[in-house]
Amino acid sequence: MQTYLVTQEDRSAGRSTTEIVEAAIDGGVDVVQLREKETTARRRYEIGQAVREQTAQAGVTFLVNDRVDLAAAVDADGVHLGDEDLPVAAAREVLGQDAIIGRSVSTPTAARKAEDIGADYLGVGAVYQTGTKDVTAESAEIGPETVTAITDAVSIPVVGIGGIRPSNATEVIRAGADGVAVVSAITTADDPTAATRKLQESVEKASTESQLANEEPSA
Ligand code: TZP
Ligand code: MG
Repeated sequence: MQTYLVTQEDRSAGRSTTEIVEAAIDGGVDVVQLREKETTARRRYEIGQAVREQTAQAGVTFLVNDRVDLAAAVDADGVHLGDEDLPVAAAREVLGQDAIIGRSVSTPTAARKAEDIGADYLGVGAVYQTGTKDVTAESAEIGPETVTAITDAVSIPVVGIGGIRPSNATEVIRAGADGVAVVSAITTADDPTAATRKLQESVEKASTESQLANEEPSA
């Protein structure tokens, strides 16, 4: 779950989501989440079917934002839920025990609760300022310090989101996140393959550094 693309066709500089997904897969993306909030359920379903095929062929995890029904209809690997979506248990009931269920949180208390009720991973943000989503005052620019407070509070994987690019991705991983999720760093890039690769490199570099720093010095 290191490099995670969240799709948004209306922020993809005139390119289709399937073009962006293809490019991100070429760049080594680990997870694709279908967002596409600005379009109809029918269109999301159509894009979702295409992305399901692309990700299945590439062995990339495919999740759907908000909608459990859509996740089931396109046979996604799981769903990413926010405060206004179905509860985790209801989603699990529909999608089954093996489904990957993610939950958005921005505080350690909410993180602990999401873990307790069975979320498989957490999306934490907005870490930095973002123009992609309207965020509440409570969840605006929570910063790497809150990422650390959240990763310290839970044992499930944590993915940072919001205003993340290759240049600050290292900071998010050093703060304790397992991965980074982005919309515009990939969707608006001139070369989304290169952008994905750069993000992946930043994440890998910071993960390796963190692992080395955590290793016990040999006697
Ligand atoms: N959730 C919290 S911030 C955000 C979402 C979906 C938007 C992330 O977009 P960007 O362009 O990577 O800042
Ligand atoms: Mg949502």
